Amino acid sequence: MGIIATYEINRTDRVADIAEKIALELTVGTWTDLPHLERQQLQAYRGEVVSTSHTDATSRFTIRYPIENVSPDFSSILTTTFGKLSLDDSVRLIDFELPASLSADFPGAKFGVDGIRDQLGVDDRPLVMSIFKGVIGRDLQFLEQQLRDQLAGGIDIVKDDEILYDNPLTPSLERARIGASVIQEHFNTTGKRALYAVTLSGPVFGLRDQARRLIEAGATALLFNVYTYGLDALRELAKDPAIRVPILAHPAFAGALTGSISHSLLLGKFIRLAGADLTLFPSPYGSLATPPDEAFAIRDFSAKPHWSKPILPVPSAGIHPGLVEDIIRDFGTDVVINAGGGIHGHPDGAAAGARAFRQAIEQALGQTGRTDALDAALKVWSTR
Ligand code: 1AE
Repeated sequence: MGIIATYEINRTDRVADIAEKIALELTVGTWTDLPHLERQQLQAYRGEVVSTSHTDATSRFTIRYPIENVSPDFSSILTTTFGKLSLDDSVRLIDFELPASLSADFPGAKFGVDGIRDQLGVDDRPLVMSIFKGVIGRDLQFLEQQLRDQLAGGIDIVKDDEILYDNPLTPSLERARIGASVIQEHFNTTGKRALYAVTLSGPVFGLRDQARRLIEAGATALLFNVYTYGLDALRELAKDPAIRVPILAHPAFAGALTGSISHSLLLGKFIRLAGADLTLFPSPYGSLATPPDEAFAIRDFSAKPHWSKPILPVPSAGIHPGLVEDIIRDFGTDVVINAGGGIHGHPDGAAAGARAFRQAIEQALGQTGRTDALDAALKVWSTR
């Protein structure tokens, strides 16, 4: 079996011919005919059109590419299947399958859903993640207080904002150190475990060393802006045995590619194959919405049986406690509910903001308990 890529094209005529031409050009051919004998010799390396289908306005076609044509990395595989073809505005890449023979090169997440749940000691409800906000221009004391407030409300994972890099006011190694000590203190007093994902940033060739330094300093997870560095950068980090913490994939810059590649492939399948444990993407509800069918395809790709571990979908952006019921209805309980503004904007502060999310989850799961923080949040953000 080779690499299977499925494309959508916004026309319905001559599709079989176009697909044949693409299969040839991206493998053994070129835009003009090669001598017959030469073509025969190259038959084993030729792309093969597997199927074509039509709707009213668009068509789909699937091409199988011989595994011998590529090296085992995203760079060569994406260049073969959608390299120069991506510059054709009428064609989108919408699905993609790798053969199991590449499983050692694309092992996926180290932790996945079960590994993260084990680390946090939470197996029966959605996880809650919050995002530091307003930290740029502030110092480490401010960051530490925000971390304490978020944890006090019952947050499982706190993550840096993706725009907070290594910087003189809040250096990432210091953030990792403070995070480790606050999380340990939180565990000592409450018995509750938590993770803090520090943004991994800096020069591309230094990422591996920087990740190791952050982990030595105490980082319990890493946030990575995958599409500004590239999928192979994530894959190499995730494969490194010394990088023994969960990796959260942030979707920054992915929108620059969604005109040509489906959201579900970019933020679902590619991210899982590249080795992230959590994939963040705009939820189908907010102003930055992912089309619902694409968001649900990300959910399905994240959970699908595969040689790699299932990962956690994180529908994000503009999330507040009034959306928790919708998220659980649409994504189930193996999901991370993630909020920045929806936590820090709570009228009674970030700890109450975090409590409001925990109370909203209890309510959505039919459990009884206090709803004071949730009621206050719903006065500000109710969707019902
Ligand atoms: C799609 C990513 C969402 C994200 O990174 C972020 O910072 C969200 O912030 P809020 O929850 O919209 O304030």
